[in-house]
Amino acid sequence: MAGLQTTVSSDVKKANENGNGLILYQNYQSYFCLKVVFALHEKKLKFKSHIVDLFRGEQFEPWFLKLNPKCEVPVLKDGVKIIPDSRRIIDYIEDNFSNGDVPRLIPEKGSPEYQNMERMRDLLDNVPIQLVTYGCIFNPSLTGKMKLTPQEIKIRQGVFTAHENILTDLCEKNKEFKDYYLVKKNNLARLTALITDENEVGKGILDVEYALNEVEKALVSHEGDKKKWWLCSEKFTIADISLCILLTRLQILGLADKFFKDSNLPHVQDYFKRAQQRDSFKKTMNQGDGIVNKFSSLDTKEQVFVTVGSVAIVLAAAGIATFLISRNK
Ligand SMILES: N[C@@H](CCC(=O)N[C@@H](CS)C(=O)NCC(=O)O)C(=O)O
Repeated sequence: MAGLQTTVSSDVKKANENGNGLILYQNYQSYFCLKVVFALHEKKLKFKSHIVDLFRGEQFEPWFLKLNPKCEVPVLKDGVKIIPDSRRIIDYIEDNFSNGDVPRLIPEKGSPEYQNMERMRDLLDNVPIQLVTYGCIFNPSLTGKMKLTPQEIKIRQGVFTAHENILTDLCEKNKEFKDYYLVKKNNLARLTALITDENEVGKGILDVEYALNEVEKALVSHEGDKKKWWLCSEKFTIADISLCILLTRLQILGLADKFFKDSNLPHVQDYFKRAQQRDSFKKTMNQGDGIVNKFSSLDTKEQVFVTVGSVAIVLAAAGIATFLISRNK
């Protein structure tokens, strides 16, 4: 646990030095938080990070529930304003921080690029990413080689039961929030049923495939002076952010190998190589000293399990020794 706290506090300290009023309640491994972080970096906006430990269920604690009754990150705090939900946050920063040198991420309203961007954003944001993420973790046969260690996979599989127990406990302790916790418990049960059903996960993966094929078609259509275009325009837009974060997740899950096999979707592949060179992409993936792809907060959990395991072994050994000594007396 100490390792995690060191990482978080040094990161928050670094962010504090930036001295901007924006505070982002986030988690480095969260899909939706990554989108917001990416947008903030694209717009070159300074912000402070407050890390919420999702694996330990910090999102259910009353202080966070008061920020977002849905118990989800990201949440942005701008002075007294609290804005939950990645889509709302990105729209908020676009509406409120697009003056002077701050790049715009939305093309001019009413332009064909704007319409395309809206369509692509909707398509990409509606991909059932939770189902696909946990679906692959619970049904590894549906995907390729995951960029997660077997221990990381095990911990992620265990998180559902852990959260169920935390929520049961919190319902007792904080009766005033009981209704919110019951909604969370129901959602958890519904998601558990879906992710353990191979058919449902297969359908989710098909949705992703459909979206990527649409992206490929859009990229193929960029000919002539549009050759250097991003997904919907000459400029990098919100739809590009959604696409890059989706492609990064597919890589971690081993699904990129499946979709890009035999040079499938060549334009998507070239697009992603180019997008990964962006400064903002690198900054997003390197936040917290690059733990986004390493899932290193899980390592600290493993350490806890290892410590608990070692303590149990020491206690058991001590018990056996005491028994043997007393028997020999
Ligand atoms: N629609 C929300 C979804 C946010 C969301 O699902 N966040 C996840 C992390 S990626 C979360 O906080 N999960 C914790 C939980 O539900 O217990 C958004 O776009 O921000």
